Amino acid sequence: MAQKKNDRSPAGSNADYAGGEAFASSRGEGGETHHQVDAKGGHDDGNAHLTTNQGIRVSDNQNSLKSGARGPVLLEDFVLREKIFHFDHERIPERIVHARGSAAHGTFTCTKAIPNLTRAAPFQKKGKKTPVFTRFSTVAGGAGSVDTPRDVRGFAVKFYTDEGNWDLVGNNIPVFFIQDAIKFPDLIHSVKMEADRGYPQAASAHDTFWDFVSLMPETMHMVMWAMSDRTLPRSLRMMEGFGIHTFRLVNAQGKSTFCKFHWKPVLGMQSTCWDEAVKIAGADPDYHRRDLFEAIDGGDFPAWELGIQTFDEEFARAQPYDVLDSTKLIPEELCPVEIIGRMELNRNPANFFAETEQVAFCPGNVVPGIDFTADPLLQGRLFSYLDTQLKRLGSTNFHQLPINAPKCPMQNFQRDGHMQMAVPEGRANYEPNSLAQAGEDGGPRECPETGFTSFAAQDVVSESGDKLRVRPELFADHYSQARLFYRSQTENEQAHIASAIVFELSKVMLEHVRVRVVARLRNIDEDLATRVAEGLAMDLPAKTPAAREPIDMTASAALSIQKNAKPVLDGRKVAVLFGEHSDQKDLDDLEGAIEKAGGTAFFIAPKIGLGADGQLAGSPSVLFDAVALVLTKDDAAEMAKDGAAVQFVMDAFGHLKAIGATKAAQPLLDKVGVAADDGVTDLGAAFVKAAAQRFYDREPKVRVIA
Ligand code: HDE
Repeated sequence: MAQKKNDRSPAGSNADYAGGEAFASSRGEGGETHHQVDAKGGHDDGNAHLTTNQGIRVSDNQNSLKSGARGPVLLEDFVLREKIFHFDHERIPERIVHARGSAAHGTFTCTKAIPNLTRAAPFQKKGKKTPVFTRFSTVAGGAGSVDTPRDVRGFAVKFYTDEGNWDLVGNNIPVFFIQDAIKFPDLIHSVKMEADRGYPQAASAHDTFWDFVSLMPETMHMVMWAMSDRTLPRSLRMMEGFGIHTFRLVNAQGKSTFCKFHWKPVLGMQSTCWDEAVKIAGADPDYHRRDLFEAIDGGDFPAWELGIQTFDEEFARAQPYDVLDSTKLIPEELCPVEIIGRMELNRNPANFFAETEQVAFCPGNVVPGIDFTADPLLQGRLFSYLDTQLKRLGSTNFHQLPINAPKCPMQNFQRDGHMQMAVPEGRANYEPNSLAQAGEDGGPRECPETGFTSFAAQDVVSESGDKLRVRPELFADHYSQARLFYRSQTENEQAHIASAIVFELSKVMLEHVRVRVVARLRNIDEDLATRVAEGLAMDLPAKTPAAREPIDMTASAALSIQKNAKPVLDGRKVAVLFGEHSDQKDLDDLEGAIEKAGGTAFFIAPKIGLGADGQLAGSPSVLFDAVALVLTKDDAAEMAKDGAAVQFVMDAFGHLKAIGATKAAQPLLDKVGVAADDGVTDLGAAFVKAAAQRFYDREPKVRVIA
């Protein structure tokens, strides 16, 4: 019988913790006090003494103080009151957006010094290391929502530089829905749960979101991205990140260069299929969080390269779009991304709340050498984030929390406030002062040479003029880049976009909204509009007149996931389904081959006690990148009768994954209707190679796509 060597015994160490008498009330009968000793695992096990917040040792953490064993609890029980008081206040407001997130510590290493472009500390020397803390998030759902909705992902990096904290607070999509911060509350209200009914959670497929976007043509470019597979990442480790806005790099001579920031995942980009993402949400709501945590825990550190697109005023002026418009990108083919560093995430947070929850990002946190532009979305953000931290963290001293505190010296004359942790000494809490002349500590002084100075912007992107509520002329082009994005995709990716729009609009109950969206799509691409209309079984509506006629831009291969896929097994997980009779050597050989190729094998059997990592019913194939069926004839016959096994294979096939199988597993494949293709192999080298990719050619055979 197969006993896959899996020594991981079920977590049991704490099983007896509360066992038996530990929680029984002490009746004061002779000899019964042993329960206290059991509950703590013994007094002399080297653990520190449990105390109250005032440092008073607690003698009994199991029973509240009562007047007699069956009598009322006493108000004077300060141990109980303090414990419950603190518990009652454990929650803080969750983020209004990006509430659900996962984060890790890491290191940024400069791989190409760019002092010619910026004086920012992390980029002065090749090899220079800067600690970072990076938080990934979904946008729409609450903190307890699932990891895999169709949603944009936040990609926020806090660099603890030698000259202060720099927060690069971006997303996994290089453009945004809106151009002006004044529309942000409307956008977010529309996508979140509908105001009267409180649903849907973490989903854009509903009336109010599509109503809003259909009335705001500036959203159309990002809507294309949102409907693409970019919003269905396989792993947080396998997605790109973008700073979105045009920033400035400023060098020691005060010269400014415009810059857009890019993060490129070393593992390559990979997305799931929509049906797969939906099923993952049920099978493992923590799919991305677990994936990130386990990878780092196992020493498989995810990494990204940091790239910059830099350009000058002349370039900016020559573009058919405005570089201050956050709904526009700059094609990489036109302005190449230059790699200047690498971020590795190598340490999980020690405490989720203290770090991941309390980390406070702020796009306004920049360091000397980095500066803003007048992008109206960025300008709005500079206000918003500081404001939100006060509400969420409750104190102007949130910068003192360990996760937010700079790692370089920090001193000023700000004092007091809620929850002040610092104990500044002396009288110098103002400046200028001359206390030093009296031998006292006069405190810090400003540094005109090395301190942060704002770039004296006097160029094309900072024209100032009359006080007006207007937008620049080129902002009115809402469709050219939506078209650029759509036309830069593979055929299969285009089908995914069309299908996603059909899916979402099919959840929209307001018919006029569906019509308005399709009428706008005609400005992007007639074929797309037709496919969507057909998918909705509606007549193609008249095209909405565009405020500014779209232009055809040269397609950009960099915008496609599939054109940039990296067929590697690194960071990928292969499910190995085995049965009671499977051959141990087959299992060992396969594991060896998968590991050699950089992947991880996860063993699944109908019963966990067979030495599996997971039980079949709880380990559906949606959680893995490829599946191997190491089955004997008897196992295959048995599994062909088991719905979980049938679904396992059906989903793997339907989600375009490689399936490697023993000959004897054929009855199971037949039952599911798995047709032979390049992704269906035996268990040899062909499988290990196939496991590193998805077989998008298979898709038209397994589902109807628009
Ligand atoms: Fe945010 N955004 N945002 N945002 N955003 C927040 O700040 C806001 C925007 C982004 O992991 C909030 O601490 C406004 C663009 C990320 O903690 C809040 C506008 C981009 C995160 C806020 C935008 C982002 C946030 C909520 C329109 C991509 C999570 C809690 C001008 C470049 C950071 C918080 C983390 C979080 C406001 C638009 C990315 C309310 C007003 C564009 C990754 O301050």
